[in-house]
Amino acid sequence: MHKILLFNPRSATYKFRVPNSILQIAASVDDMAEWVIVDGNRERDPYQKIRALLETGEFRYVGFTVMPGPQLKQAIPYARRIREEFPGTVMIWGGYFASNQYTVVLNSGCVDFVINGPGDRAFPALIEALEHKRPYELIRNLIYLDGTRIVKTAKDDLIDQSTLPSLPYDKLDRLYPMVNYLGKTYLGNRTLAYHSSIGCPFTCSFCAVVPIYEARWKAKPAQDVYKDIRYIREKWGADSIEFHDNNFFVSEKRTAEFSNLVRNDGMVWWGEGRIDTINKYKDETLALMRESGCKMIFFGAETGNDEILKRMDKGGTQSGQQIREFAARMKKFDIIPEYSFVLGTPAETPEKVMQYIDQDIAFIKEIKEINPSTEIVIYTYSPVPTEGSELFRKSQESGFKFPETLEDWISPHWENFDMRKNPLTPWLTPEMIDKIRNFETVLNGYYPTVSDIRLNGLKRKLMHLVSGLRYRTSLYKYPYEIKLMHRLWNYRQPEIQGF
Ligand code: B12
Ligand code: SF4
Repeated sequence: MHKILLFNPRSATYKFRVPNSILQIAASVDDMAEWVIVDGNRERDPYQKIRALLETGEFRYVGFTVMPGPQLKQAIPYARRIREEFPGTVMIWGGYFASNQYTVVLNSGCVDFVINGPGDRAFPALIEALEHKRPYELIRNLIYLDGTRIVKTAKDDLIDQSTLPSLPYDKLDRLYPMVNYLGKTYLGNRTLAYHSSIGCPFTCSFCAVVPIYEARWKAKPAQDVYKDIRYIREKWGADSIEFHDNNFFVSEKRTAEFSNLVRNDGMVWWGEGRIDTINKYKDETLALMRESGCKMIFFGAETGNDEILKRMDKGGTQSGQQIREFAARMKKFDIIPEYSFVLGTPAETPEKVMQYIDQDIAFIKEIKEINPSTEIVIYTYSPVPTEGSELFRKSQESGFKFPETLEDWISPHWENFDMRKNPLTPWLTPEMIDKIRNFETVLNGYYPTVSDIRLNGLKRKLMHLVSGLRYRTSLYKYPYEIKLMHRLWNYRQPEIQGF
C-alpha cells in the first residue's frame, strides 16, 4: 500500500491549533495505510518537507485541507509544484474551499479529486479504489473531472459520530508535539481546539455550511467528547477548550450532559451557538454551563434589523429585541456573549445601504450599553460563492463576479473578500466600507477585546481614553491615532486570527 501525505496549509501566524480537519482524515485511513501529516503552521518551509517525503517514492496520495483565505497561499502554489515535480502522485483536496469552489479547483489541472463535505468514508474508499485500480464512480461525496465534464457523486448520509475512529493524537504528537498545539488564550494557558459535531440544522442564506450539510447536524455524545478531553487534559495538560463546531449548542440535553461531566475539572470552555436556540435553554442549564467553565459563547447576531434578519433566512425566531434581551440575560449568568455582526447587506438604493449601516452601528452601541462586556465582531457582507445557489445567481446578476482561476483567489482583493473585510460587492461604495472599518477601529479602541491577552490594563485604559471622544460623538473618520496604537501593540482581531 502506498503511503499518504496529508498537508495542512498555514492558516495562522501564531496560536496554532490542533489541525482537526487533516487529523480526522488521518484517522479515517489509520487502519489501512501509513500516513504523515505536514503542518504548514509548524514548519518554516513546508514545501521542503513535502518534497523530501515525496522524493522517497513511497507516497502516492497527497491530501490537502483547504479553507478560503490565507490557506490558499500555500495550497495553490504547492499543488502546482507537486504536479510538476511529482506527476505520478494523486492530489486530493477537501475542506470548505474545495467543496464550495470545486470547478475552479478541478479546472486548475493540479487537483485530481475533491471530497465534497465529510471525508471520513469517502477518503478511505477512494484510496482503496485507486490502490487496487477499482472503479471509484460510486463512492459518495466525490467530485472529479471526466474529460472536461465535472462529475459530482451522490451525497452521503451524515455518519453517526460515535462510530468515528478516535483521533490519532499520539501519532500527531510524535510528528509535532501536542503541547505546542495547546496555546495560551483568553480561556487558559493550554487551550485545546476540539470539534464535537458536524453540520448545522439551520439554513442561513449567507453561510457556507448550508450547501455542504443541507440543514443536517450530527454530534458526538457528551460522554465521548468528555473522554477525549480528559485524555488530552491528563496527558498534555489542557486546561481550556475552544469548541470549533459550527453550532455546538443545538441540543440542550447534550450541553447539559457535557457540563455535568466537566464541572469538577476546572476547565474553561467556549463554543459557537445561536441566540434563539440558547435563549430557549432553562435558567438552570445556563447556570450549570457557567459553573462548568463556559466563559464565553460566540453568536451570529448579524444585525438588529428584523427585515434583514428575515432576508438572511436565519431560520429561527431571532429578532432585534431578542438580541438585546439575550445580551442582558447572559450578563445575569456571567457568560460573555460574543456577538458577530454582518454590515453592508444589499438594498434597493445606495442611500438605503448606508442607512442600514448607520442603524447597525447604533444597534451595536446600544448592545454595549445593555451589556458592556459583550464582545463585538464585525464582518462585511460577502455573498457565499456556492455554485448553483440562489444567492450565487443573484450576486452574479448584480454584476458581481467570482474568480475564474484558482490563482485569482490569492490576489489581495480576493483575500480581503475571504476575510470578509472588503468584499468588492457592487452595492458597497468605498465610503461605506470606510465607515464600517473606521467604526470598527473606534469600537476596538473604546472596548478592546478581552481575547487579546497580550494587551495589559494600562494599554487598554489608554486606548479607551483616546477613543472616548470619537465613540461618544460618533466621529469615526480618519481614526489614525487609534490605528497607530493598534499597530504599535499588535492588536489582535479575533475575526482574523481566531477567537
Ligand atoms: C479552526 C477553523 C479556523 C482556524 C484555522 C484552522 C486550521 N486548519 O488551522 C482559523 C481560526 C485560523 C480560521 C480562520 C478562518 N476561517 Co475558519 N474555521 C475553522 C473551523 C471553526 C473549524 C475547522 C475544523 O477544524 N473542522 C473540523 C473538521 C473535522 O471538519 P472539516 O474541516 O469540515 O473536515 C471534514 C471535511 O471538510 C473533509 N475534509 C477537510 N479537509 C480535508 C482534506 C482531505 C484531504 C480530505 C479527503 C477531506 C477533508 O473531511 C473532514 C472530516 O469529515 C471551521 C468551521 C467548522 N466547524 O468546520 C471554520 C471555517 C472553515 N472557517 C471559515 C473561514 C471563512 C475562515 C476565514 C477565511 C475567515 C474568517 N474570518 O473566519 C479565516 C481565515 C483563514 C486563515 N487564516 O487561513 C469558514 C469557511 C466558509 C467558506 N466560505 O467556505 C468556516 C466553515 C466557518 C464558517 N462557518 O464560516 N478558521
Ligand atoms: S446557524 Fe450558523 S452555522 Fe448554522 S446555517 Fe446559520 S450561520 Fe451557518
